[in-house]
Amino acid sequence: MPELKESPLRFRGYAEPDMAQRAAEFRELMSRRRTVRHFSDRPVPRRLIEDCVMTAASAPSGANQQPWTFVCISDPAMKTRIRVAAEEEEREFYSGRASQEWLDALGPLGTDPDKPFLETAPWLIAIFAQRYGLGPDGGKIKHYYVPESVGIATGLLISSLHNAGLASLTHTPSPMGFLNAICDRPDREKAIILLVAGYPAEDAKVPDIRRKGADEIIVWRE
Ligand code: IYR
Repeated sequence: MPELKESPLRFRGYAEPDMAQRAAEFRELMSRRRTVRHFSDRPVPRRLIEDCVMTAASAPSGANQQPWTFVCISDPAMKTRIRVAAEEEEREFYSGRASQEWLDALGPLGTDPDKPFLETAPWLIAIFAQRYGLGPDGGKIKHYYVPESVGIATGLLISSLHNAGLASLTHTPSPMGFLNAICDRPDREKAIILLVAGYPAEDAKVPDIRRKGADEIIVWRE
């Protein structure tokens, strides 16, 4: 067994009234997060995106393998290539690949195959899951709980962007293989989500949806 190396936990505790206030305030902040489909072309500094992505990368991961790659794209030519490829897949999806049941479920969201936001929004973040890693000698390193790890990191990224005052959209054109080619990522990486990030358009509207209440999603056993 290798020797276990430990360091101090940089835990910060709060008085209980402060904890209650912090929890309530964070809940309120996050309750305002909405998936946005109408973006402004107003630029967003790269530093802001980097901070949010590095927060995402603080996520727990299986055996701390950190099995993710974030390709952050503001290059207009690359965004155009992504839009063209995504819309090609989406046209197939909406005109036959998706079941009627699936299309009916999407009805209230008003989505369609046109994805202008892929060019309008200042940043696209292609999130790749690494099926396995590579050691210094080029050997395969097994990764564990990859979808769970990348899912948690993506949640942190969406929360960080919202906290910074940016809107996002979890876009999932399917299949997403074209992103490997455009982003120049190896086959051992699988695109999971194309996150669109930026400011909402001034007139942005969102579907009138409701979130489930505590009594619908929490089961208490006290
Ligand atoms: N990928 C398609 C369809 C789509 C699927 C689900 I599930 C959504 O929640 C939203 C859209 C699209 O992006 O339009």
